[in-house]
Amino acid sequence: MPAKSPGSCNTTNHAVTSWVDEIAHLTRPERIHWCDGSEEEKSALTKLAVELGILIPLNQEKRPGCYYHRSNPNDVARVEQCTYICTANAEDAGPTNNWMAPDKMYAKLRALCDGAMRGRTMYVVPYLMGPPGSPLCKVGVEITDSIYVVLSMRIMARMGRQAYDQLRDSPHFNRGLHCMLDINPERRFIAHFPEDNAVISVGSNYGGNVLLGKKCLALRIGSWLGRKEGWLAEHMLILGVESPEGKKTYAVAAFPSACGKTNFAMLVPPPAFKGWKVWTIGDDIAWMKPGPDGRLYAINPEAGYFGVAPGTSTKSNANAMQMIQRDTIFTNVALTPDGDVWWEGHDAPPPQECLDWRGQKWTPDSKEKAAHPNSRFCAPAANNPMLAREHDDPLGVPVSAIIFGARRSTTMPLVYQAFNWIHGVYVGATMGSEMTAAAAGNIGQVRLDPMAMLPFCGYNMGDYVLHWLRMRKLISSPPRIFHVNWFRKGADGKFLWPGFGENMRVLKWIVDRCHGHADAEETPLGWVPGPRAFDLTGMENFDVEDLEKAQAFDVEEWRNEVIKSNELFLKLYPHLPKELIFQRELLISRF
Ligand code: SAT
Ligand code: MN
Repeated sequence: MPAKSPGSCNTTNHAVTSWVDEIAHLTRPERIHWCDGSEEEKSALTKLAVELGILIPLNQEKRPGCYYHRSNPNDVARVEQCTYICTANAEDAGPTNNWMAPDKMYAKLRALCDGAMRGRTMYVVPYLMGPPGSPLCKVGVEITDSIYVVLSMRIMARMGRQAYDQLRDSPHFNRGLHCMLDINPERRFIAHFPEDNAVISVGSNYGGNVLLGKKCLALRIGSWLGRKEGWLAEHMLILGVESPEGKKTYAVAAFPSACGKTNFAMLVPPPAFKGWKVWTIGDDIAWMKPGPDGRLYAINPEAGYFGVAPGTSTKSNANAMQMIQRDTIFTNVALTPDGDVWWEGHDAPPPQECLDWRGQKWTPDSKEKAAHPNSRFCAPAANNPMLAREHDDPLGVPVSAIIFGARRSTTMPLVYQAFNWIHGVYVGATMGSEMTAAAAGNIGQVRLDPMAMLPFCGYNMGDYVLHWLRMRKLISSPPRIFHVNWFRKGADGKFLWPGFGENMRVLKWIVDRCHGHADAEETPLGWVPGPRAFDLTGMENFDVEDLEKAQAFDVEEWRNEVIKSNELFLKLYPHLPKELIFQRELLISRF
């Protein structure tokens, strides 16, 4: 057996120790480090990562506690083609997931992991997803050979002893194994075994593929558990809107990756909204369960934000700019000569010279971008100046509004409200969005992404939609459902709506609708704000006609939209709830 150093085994949980033994036997590390989540451990691992060249310290005066990391250039985003749901029955994974039989995948991955940690340290990372003591909180243990993963998991999840304290002697925890291997895309697999509550990820060291608490446990395995246990695991931010009178209303919002969830979750209201505040509970994932009062309650299982850096500025997200001043790990952004970071869309003008995300000399004349479009910051939620106190509440927050959002340059209005829950589920299920750099693929192409969960649903997408419909029976006071689109463009190719802080105006209408206070007009799509429903104070340079264009309903575009949604309907047909087909018929008849 390898030496158990430097942290000695800090759990007596037999299921954990025997699984760690099994993995050590397979991967043959030189050392096992049992992480405890302490500050001393963080300092020691950071120092080691710097010595090994995995992290570069940034200018500690400007950015205390901040470090820089470059990934392998072949490993910069999630890889959906390498992501598998391995269930005994292929139909349980459904037509939108890659599937392989568990035995076959286990055999393949065991062969790849055989001796994979020889001469290296194996880290055992216990963590909690969710506030301790929450009925939704889950325990995971990730075994990894990447210090970058350990330090990032320490930010993204509640990592350390508290996980063993919650687990006690239970065998019910998510078993996550991560082996970097040689970061070869040919040998890259992110395999989920929902029936075993297990994940194995090999051949990558990129966040979404390897921080196993995040997309793997909190969404893919989470959605599977949610269906079994009667709750929802969603790709949603959670925010609280506080009115000048101090009344708080909570909303969750699903947008595909890199469509502005972090910015929306940290929105700063414009000056005209004096006294209004937006508080963040989460920026990426919501776990939601009906409460005893019949409302839907949401927790954020995470403890940090893994946000897209390019485009982040004081204008787009002033709170994030403050948050990432300290204790942040930056990956694949540009490194300036004074030990600071820069990216396209940053407040600061492009540096005269810097190193790009690949480590090559970059100047403003370079053709390539300095920061990778999917470069990221990884920062503790505790640094967010607008972090809601309720973010730690084990019971979560009661949700009044569910917002679906997409990146669409045409068709989709700025905002509309679904007529009811079933219609809202149809709206979410037929969501289409232009693809972004967050996943390898055809950027800009519209793809159907039901509830922004296409890459993250751990079971048959048809059953997933059915689960949403069934949840209504467990919620006597359901949230209202909305659809928004900040990205519609005019004939000149420019965005019709300014977005960012101005989205507060849309959010206020949504909040008012939830309380029965705002005007709306009925359209074929749903309820939309009346002509004077939006408060445009302070937008003197905004052309009101652009708002009309942003809200316009175009029958031709919607015909195409319905035709496009048929693709998904046909794909999911054997498991598609018939309610969705009725909803489509109703929509067509309303045109
Ligand atoms: O890269 S992550 O999967 O962590 C973020 C995202 O794509 O939503
Ligand atoms: Mn995400």
